[in-house]
Parts: sequence; C-alpha cells; structure tokens
Amino acid sequence: MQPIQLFDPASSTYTYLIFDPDTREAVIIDPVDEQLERDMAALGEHGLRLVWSVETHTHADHITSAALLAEHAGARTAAPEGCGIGTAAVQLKNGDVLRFGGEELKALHTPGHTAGSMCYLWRGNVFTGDTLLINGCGRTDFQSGSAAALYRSLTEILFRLDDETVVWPAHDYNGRSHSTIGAEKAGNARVAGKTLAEFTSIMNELHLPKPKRLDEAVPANRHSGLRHDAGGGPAAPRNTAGYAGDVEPQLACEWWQKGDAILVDVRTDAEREWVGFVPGAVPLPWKKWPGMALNEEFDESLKAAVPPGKKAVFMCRSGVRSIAAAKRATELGIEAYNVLEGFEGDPDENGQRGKRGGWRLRGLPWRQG
Ligand SMILES: N[C@@H](CCC(=O)N[C@@H](CS)C(=O)NCC(=O)O)C(=O)O
Ligand SMILES: [Fe+2]
Repeated sequence: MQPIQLFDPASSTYTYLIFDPDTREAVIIDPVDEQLERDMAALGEHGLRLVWSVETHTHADHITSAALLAEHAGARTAAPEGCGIGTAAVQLKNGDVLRFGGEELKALHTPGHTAGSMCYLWRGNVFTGDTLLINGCGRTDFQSGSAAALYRSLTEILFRLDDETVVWPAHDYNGRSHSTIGAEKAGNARVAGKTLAEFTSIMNELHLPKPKRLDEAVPANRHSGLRHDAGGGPAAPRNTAGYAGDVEPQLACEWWQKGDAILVDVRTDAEREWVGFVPGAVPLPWKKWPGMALNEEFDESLKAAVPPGKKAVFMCRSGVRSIAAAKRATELGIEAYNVLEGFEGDPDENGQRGKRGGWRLRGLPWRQG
C-alpha cells in the first residue's frame, strides 16, 4: 500500500495521507494551510477519519494546517519535541510510535536541516521531511541547522534503512515524486560517497536565497499554524483582514454584558454539551471549511440573531472556526469579531487546553452542559 501524495505548487511541498484500510483511521504528514479544502476533500473521497496531523519540522516556507485540521477534522496534533511547536498535543521523542487503527508510524530524530527535524517510518516507507530530498537534502543555514548533524542523520540513520525503503520527501523542486534509500545512498549528489568535510563544504557553498515566507511561517508554525499570539495580547481589538478584529475573551464578555454585542458560539452541539456552554450565547454551529458551498441556514440564522447596529463576537473551541464565521458575517454586512483563544484556549506544551487563556479559564460566565 502506498501513501497518498499531494502537492502544493506554491511551496513545492508534498503532503502525505496514510491510513489503516480496515478502520479507515488516517494520518496526515506536513499539511499546508492553503490546501485545507483539498485535504478535507481527499479525506472524504477515501472515507477516512483523520486521527493525527504530524509535522516533520517547523517549516520555513509555508504554514501548516495542523490547527485547522484539529478544528475541522478532529485530528490530534503531533510534532517533534525539539521543534518548539508548543501547541502540538503530542511532543514526539526519538522512537515514539503514533498508532492509527492497527498501523504504526515511528518517529526517527534526524537533526541537521533543523535541530528538531524528524523522519517517520511506515511499512517500508520513510517520510524524510527536509532531511533527505531526492538527489539533495535540506539546507542547513538557518533554524539551528547543522551540516555535521545532517551528515550523521543521513549516513548513520537513513542510509542504514533497507535499500528498498521508499523515500517520500517534503519537497521536490524538479517534479520527482519519490526515491529509495538504495538509490539515494548510491547517487545523491550532495552526500553519496562524500566525506563529512566534503559534505560540509557543499552545504556551506549553497548560498540559497532565504525562503520568501520565512518570517511569517516560522512563528505561525510554532503555533500549529494559528496566526495569532497564543500567549494573550492587547486588550483592544487587533486589526485583521476580512473581519473587524480579534478580541480578548474579557473584552468580548464586557461588550456582550453591556448589550453592545451578540455572542455567537459556533461550536457543534456535541462540543457545547460535552465541554460546557455560555448561557445567553447564540448557538450557531459553523460546519464549513474554506471553499465549501455557503450555508444559507447559517446566514439566515445569523442575520436574525444580530440586530442592526450591534457587533457580533464569534467563539469556538480555540479560535479557528470563529475566524471563518467572522469573515462570513463581515460579508453579510455585520461588524464581526473573533474571540481569541475561544472557549477552551490553545493547548499548552503538555496538550492541556485552557492554561493559556480561553473563555472558560478566565472566570467568565459558563456552565457545564
Ligand atoms: N524558494 C523557496 C525556498 C526553498 C528552500 O529553501 N527550501 C528548503 C526547504 S524549507 C531547503 O532546504 N531547500 C534545499 C535545497 O533547495 O537544496 C521559498 O522561497 O519558499
Ligand atoms: Fe524545511
């Protein structure tokens, strides 16, 4: 069985979907935020239930959709422990195994492209991230990269796998899809037959331009792709594109209690019942993801709930769906805000939600469902 390989042309990134054919539980590796709609469609098409969203490293060239997939598809997030992705629910160590149905994905710590980078093994396949590319390898000139560490990871970890192991990289800039350990060991232009000194000198002479989205991508990817600051922030609304602004839960509550705003809870009925709800908030589940057909029922209920002249503040679990809903409300002519950190807050380093904020942990009104 082969992984499903998906390509993002803007960043030349490969995303992989693998699954257990019996239970249909699936894992996605290195998803790209702009491709959320494609990936949701792929899950639907193959009848898959996404249980894990996994990163090979903190990407510098695109933003992950891990947080979006957690919200929209219910995936748990996992990332290498050395990558500074504190929002990932599981921090992977070398040798750790992620289970999906009866299948296992095994993490191998392969530092070099970045200090935390990992590769993942599954049924004779290795997902090499930017550690090993086809006839190439990841650069080592930023994000705590190290040519010496990469040389060790390539020659002492990856090249010791069986020659037949199929190599699935995170990028290819020349249209190639996969390779094998045997082929790379024999012919990879940067590392095959090279000494450490030769490899280091090749890496030092690359002089590649900095990835165009580096400054935007790295901070966002450390928060699983959430673009807002998970640590709190200013009390005043922050400007955003496509809706009126992001607000702290306290400010949203103040507006709502003064009668200036309607509070709209876009979580599903099950989430509200299970986790807790805000008495007086309008329940209006947001079940769409970007690009999906608009839902007239949502629009009509929203227009009925928000009288002219009032603001609407949208809340979900951690602040992803609420942004989508605030954007839609804006299109409908409503002054719409997003409640930062949602009801439960982003997870902390240990996967515990709410410690960094969120409506529930800030002493704002709520009740168990
Ligand atoms: N041109 C791309 C960046 C390409 C790039 O630097 N890719 C990284 C992976 S994130 C790399 O390691 N490339 C190795 C190589 O091109 O040899 C962009 O602007 O986003
Ligand atoms: Fe990379």
